[in-house]
Amino acid sequence: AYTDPHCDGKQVIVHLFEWKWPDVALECERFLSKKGFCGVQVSPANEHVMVNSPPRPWWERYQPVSYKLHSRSGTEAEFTDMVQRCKAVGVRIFVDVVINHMAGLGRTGTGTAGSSFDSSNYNFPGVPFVREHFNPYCKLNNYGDPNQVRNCYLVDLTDLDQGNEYVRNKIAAFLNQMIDIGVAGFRVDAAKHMWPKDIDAIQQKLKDLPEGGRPFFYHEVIDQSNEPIKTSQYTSLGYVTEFRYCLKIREGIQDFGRLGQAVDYGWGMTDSEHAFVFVDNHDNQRGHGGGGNIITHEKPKEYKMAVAFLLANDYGFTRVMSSYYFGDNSDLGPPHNDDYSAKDVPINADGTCGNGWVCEHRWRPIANMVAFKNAVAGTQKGNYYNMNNQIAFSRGNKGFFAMARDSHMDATLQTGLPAGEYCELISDCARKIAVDGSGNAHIVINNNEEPIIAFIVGGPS
Ligand code: AAO
Repeated sequence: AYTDPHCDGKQVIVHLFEWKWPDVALECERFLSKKGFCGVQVSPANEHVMVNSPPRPWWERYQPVSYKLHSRSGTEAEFTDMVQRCKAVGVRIFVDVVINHMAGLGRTGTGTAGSSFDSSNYNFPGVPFVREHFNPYCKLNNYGDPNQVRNCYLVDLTDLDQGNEYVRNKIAAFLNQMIDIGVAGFRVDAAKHMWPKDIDAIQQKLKDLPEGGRPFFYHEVIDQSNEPIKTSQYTSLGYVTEFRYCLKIREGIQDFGRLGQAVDYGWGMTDSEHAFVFVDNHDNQRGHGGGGNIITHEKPKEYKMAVAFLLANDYGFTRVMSSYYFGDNSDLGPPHNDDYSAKDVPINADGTCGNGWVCEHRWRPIANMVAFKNAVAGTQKGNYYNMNNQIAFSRGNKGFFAMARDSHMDATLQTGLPAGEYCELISDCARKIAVDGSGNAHIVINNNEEPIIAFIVGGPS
């Protein structure tokens, strides 16, 4: 249950981090629907604090003030318009929901929808929540103690008591309102900091989607195998983030010989049917959440290879990151106008984005691998080839993928595919690959910047 993303079998979502709702709607219509994306993870949609020091950081959206759908990304009307326009072109919206806590201790003022709040007195009249709805204060400083992780205050954020029936009802009403609007599912922020049984109780209060079926869920649980809280404790509730895969992919991209072991069940990694996977996320790309040691857009060649592998491999449900440039300022909010509203995302003539938005999801190898991931769904890897930092593999009789790290590739390989001439996806069909009657193809990679080849049965021609 909770593992159907409701997008006709499509397999990839993109996190349009900090985009405004009108821009997301446009991107669904002009790009994501055409490239086969299942959906978009959007930043938290509800009312949040406005932090002045540092000036309007991205992380202010992780400090809720109420469940009114009015955030830095736009108003409720804009949110509704986005959800409906994306859905109309077959692209679903998945909302990042912050339900573990409200604003940080000591913060007071007015939120993005105009509600007043006073965290020190546990007063959030926009919901309303008062003191009895929160756990008593204790500092979370020992991840080795599951009781602390669930009941104490993550970085001094006022910790809601999800064991309280009134709290459960308020959270469920918030999610149900978005289900009514047409949202297909949720990323649960800080799920690790809530008891699985409390999340379960909240989920049971949720409606089916208007078109039928349970909402899609993926839970943010950081498990690096070194703490008592395990991803497996959350798999009955939907997909669970698999942060170990970020590290394994980075290791593999630096040494292709290790890509074959990128999924290591001996490490306790989540089963494929519940692993929610990505190369980087909005935290670890900027050193938050433990961060570090992962591949990001700052190394474009490695990043393209990493995401291509993510989308070629037969592991987990996949999310592609789409960022804005932040240099060495890990607090920096989205590109903004003088009044700190987020800037539009303009599309250049060559399809890239302007105004400081990276738009990795539009980088050709990344965007074009979405069709590959969709086409090979349900198949396993075969014909695995691994030599001299070159790898290749088939996905059943549906697709073939090859990548060369630092030397050119020139090999005749078994593809597992029916004979024919295939359009190579990464080059937008500029290259054709011939597969002979016994399934072999001559695979040549001589492109230094994008050393990747992929083709599928039923692809473009
Ligand atoms: C801000 C300020 C704070 C202030 C607070 C309240 O920065 O100074 O106290 O406001 O006023 C984001 C930002 C925070 C920000 C917050 C609220 O990242 O800086 O605080 O918004 O505005 C843990 C959680 C995980 C969480 C992650 C950041 O388990 O849920 O921290 N991620 C989500 C969001 C994130 C957001 C929140 C939650 C809060 O994605 O954007 O915060 O809504 C260990 C644990 C992890 C833990 C990390 C980091 O992992 O296993 O569970 O994540 O530490 O504390 C090695 C390390 C190990 C580390 C591991 C991770 O193994 O040894 O320590 O790597 O890979």
